Amino acid sequence: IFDTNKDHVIDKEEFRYCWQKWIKQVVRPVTALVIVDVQNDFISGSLALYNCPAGHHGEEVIPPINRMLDENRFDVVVYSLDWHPDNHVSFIDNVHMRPLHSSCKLTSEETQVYDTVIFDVNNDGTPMEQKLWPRHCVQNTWGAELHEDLKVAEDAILVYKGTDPDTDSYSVFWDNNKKFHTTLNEELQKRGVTDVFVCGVAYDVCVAATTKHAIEEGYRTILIDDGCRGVSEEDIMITREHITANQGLVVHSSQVKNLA
Ligand code: VGL
Ligand code: ZN
Repeated sequence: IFDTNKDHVIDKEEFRYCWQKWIKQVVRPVTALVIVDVQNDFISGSLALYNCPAGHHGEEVIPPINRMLDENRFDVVVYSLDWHPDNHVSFIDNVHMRPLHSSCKLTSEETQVYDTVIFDVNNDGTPMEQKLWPRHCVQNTWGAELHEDLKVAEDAILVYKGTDPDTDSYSVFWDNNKKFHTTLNEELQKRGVTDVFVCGVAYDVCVAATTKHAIEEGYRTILIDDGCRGVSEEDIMITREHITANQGLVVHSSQVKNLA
């Protein structure tokens, strides 16, 4: 078996020896749970899941996440925090701070929350699309704190994103222009992580972007469906489809068992 040129055929005993002595170690998964942006502003603060008319309650992600932390020994646990400076480019009340690009159809006076504008980056003609949000997750404020009911695992890794005033970052791996990466990939590589489990908020925004990049970085990627809440049912469905079409898995938290 397993030999195309037939010079050496591995027999059953030899295969069993290899499997027991080393293949098991080689393929042993090293797991990381990445908990995305479970912060006050997305749960009960200024963005409370974007005032979702469908009534998606962000706090519902907490029991399944806490249960997974209690019942499983993930090798690594990561908490990401949307962590914006006061003058961040994504805040609608800062829209006057930067020049808009000539191709932008809106003037800064006309903009409303959730509009997408085009800024003229550095005032040199480089366009940058940006969706405008209410002020949220300002560094060192209550809105940026992790929700108080969320368990914080020992030795957890904290990843702060969206810290540059001129750059937004939905994914925990990369900023929205894919110019700067966070510390996440390096931290996972250092620990030999093979499998990345993703949960948190918002399902169709930061969780979606993080999961996409986890797959692109080559991790076996598993999204915990009931550990996520989002905004648009349609976008949540598109997120699920994207993941499963790209060799990722979408599972219920009860299916995550007996790790390590
Ligand atoms: C997020 C909008 C703006 C999120 C962050 O965590 O989903 N959404 N910043
Ligand atoms: Zn943000």
